[in-house]
Amino acid sequence: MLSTAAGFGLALAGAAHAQGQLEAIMKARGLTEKDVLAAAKTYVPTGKRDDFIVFSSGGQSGQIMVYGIPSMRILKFIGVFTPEPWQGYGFDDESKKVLAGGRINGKDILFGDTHHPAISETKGAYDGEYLFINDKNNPRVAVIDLKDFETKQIVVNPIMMSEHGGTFVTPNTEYVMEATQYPAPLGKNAGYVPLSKFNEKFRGAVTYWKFDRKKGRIVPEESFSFELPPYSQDLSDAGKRASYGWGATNSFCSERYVGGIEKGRPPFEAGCSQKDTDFLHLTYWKKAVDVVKAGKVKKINGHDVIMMDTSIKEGLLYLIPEPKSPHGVDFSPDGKYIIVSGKLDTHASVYDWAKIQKLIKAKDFAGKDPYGLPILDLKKSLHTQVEVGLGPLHTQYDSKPCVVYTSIYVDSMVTKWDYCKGKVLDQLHIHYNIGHLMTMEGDTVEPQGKWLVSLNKLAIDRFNPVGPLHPQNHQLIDITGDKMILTKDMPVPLGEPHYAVAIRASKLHPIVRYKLGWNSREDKKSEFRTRPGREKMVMKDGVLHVYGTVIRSHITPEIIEVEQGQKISIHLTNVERAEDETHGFAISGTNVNLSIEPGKTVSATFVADKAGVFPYYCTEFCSALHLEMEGILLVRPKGMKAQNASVSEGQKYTEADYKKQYSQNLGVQKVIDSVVNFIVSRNFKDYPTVVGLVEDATDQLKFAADAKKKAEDFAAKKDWQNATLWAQQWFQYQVKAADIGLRAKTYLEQNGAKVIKK
Ligand code: K7E
Ligand code: CUA
Repeated sequence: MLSTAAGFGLALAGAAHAQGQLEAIMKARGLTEKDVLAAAKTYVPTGKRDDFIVFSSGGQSGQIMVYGIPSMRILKFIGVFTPEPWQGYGFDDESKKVLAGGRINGKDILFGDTHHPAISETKGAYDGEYLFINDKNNPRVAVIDLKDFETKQIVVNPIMMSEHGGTFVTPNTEYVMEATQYPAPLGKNAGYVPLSKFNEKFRGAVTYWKFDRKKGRIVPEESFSFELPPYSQDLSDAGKRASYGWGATNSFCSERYVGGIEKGRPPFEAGCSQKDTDFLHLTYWKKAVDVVKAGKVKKINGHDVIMMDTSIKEGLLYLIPEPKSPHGVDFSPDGKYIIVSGKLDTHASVYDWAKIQKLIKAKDFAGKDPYGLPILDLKKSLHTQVEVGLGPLHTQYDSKPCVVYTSIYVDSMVTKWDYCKGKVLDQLHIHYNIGHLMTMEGDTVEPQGKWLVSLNKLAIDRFNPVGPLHPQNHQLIDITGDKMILTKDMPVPLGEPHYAVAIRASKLHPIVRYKLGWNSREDKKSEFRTRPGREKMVMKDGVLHVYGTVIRSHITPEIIEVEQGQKISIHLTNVERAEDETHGFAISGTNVNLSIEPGKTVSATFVADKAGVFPYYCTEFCSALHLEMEGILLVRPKGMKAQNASVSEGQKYTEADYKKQYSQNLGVQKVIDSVVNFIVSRNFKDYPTVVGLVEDATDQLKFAADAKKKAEDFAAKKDWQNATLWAQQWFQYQVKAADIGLRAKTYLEQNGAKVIKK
């Protein structure tokens, strides 16, 4: 009793003390109550995790950035179109092959202008399996597997020279949309066409890339495109629910202006914004699939294209005017509305899908465009138009019905409005010049609300200055209440992230290790996988294949000797089973740099064209003896004979050294035994993390027993040199086993493991 009362009093005093401290800190740092509230809403304590995971375009960095919400902590940059050394991406043979898939006319293109990531969907909801992103410049689409967050495939668009309206997936990820930006003659090798032929020969297109869910890859042979007029197509979105089977792509510069400022003509920006409206293109992909099957296509560069004449005949392609230089096009979660914003207009236009379908069915058209495409009447297609601010761009949906958020570029603002009733609800200033914006799962059939991220183009004065090139600024906004509340700024230091998507973290199920000997880029066992003890060097077709392993704390082999000019292919398997035990591998002066995650097999092929001594080592600080995770590549000058294999070591060992090490090891064994006893007398099998650690420790103890035997065998032959060295190695394995065992013990203690009877 007494102790309870005393404890209660202490707690009260503690709370009062903490309150005082908080006030003191607020005062010292000049924080308002609003600041502290924002911090409390978004702070994720150490060891805790975020509710949502964001995949953000990395802009011209050609990467994808992964971060958590609400903490805004960056978790990863995924190498996609650009080599990324940490992941060995673009350095190992396996990932070089992925990047080679993105070659254009045989040329390596080692960057991408990424714009719009898309998460794979099932029935219009994110399923967390795959991620896609486009490259506006080149134009290409990449597939990332969310099992390991690695890029698996890059496909090059066979007919476009530039794109923008990708990637957007159809509701079951049947297809991935990619639409052109700047018109050009269709076909990668269409060649030169003078601008005087712009109207006749230049074209836009929208490609529907077929996605094979089982293989996790795009199937180019089963993909097709619609030929579109040479308007500059812009963004796309796939219809859902009510509008399932359709896609929408908008456009600007339907004036078809071709520029020529250097010839005294007005620049593109003037010529491209003359008309009051441009065109929204509706493409009926579901029906188009049958048209393609029936062969009513033209093959361009080996790719099936539905020409405009066919689209008109088959009823696959319609235009609706949209005011003025539109940018975003976003279907509502139920698919009944499409919201389009015009960059040069203050309105957002809400189109009514039922009205659109009625007009199409009745063939009630307002006219035809110069290519004969039917145009629906703007007024007859509209539900409403709402004045949202100057320079509206993109729209995202809330979990609350009818509530949306539109980014307002010129006014640097987010407008919250009701698209059913057509009225503005709230406006919030951001810093500065917002492009896209993103709500949680806000482009799916089930938006999750809660948070909004404003992807701002400019940061200007928000952060400590770092020179003329500023980071971008992502701002986190609380949208749970009636009023939007700005809570946090996050500098983005890698490129211009145009769009981002956020998925509930619980929908992602990444692996922690690969199956042993795995080629992750092809999702299969590597032909070069190697088990511990089976390391070897094999000369085949003039190439020296080194089959090696890495495990704490050694690389096998430790010495590779070749003659100058020898082509070498080093295949390394990380034989760790532990979580987070990645090893690296880099050789001086060769551009060889590998990341070998547990279970993975990767290869580096190169020519040893320079004679000399080239140290190699592990680049991840993986263990206490990480610095000793090293080896030597010796390249003999051409024609020089191999020297005798003996090595001169700095240290000689005696029987006394051996005995000293041996008895020390026996002492360590006692400590290990006590840790093992602790673990096995608890219900450790209820903790998957600990089971993994125990497996790992058991491995290390096996290696230890092995080394002990070798030490004893050499001692029996009175070879004290090798006996002492093996006793030392035995000790190394013990240290690793003890380290892992202690981690497991701490975990059990902290997670309330119970003693079980044995
Ligand atoms: Cu920057 Cu979607 Cu390419 Cu708008 S896009 S901002
Ligand atoms: Cu392996 Cu450091």
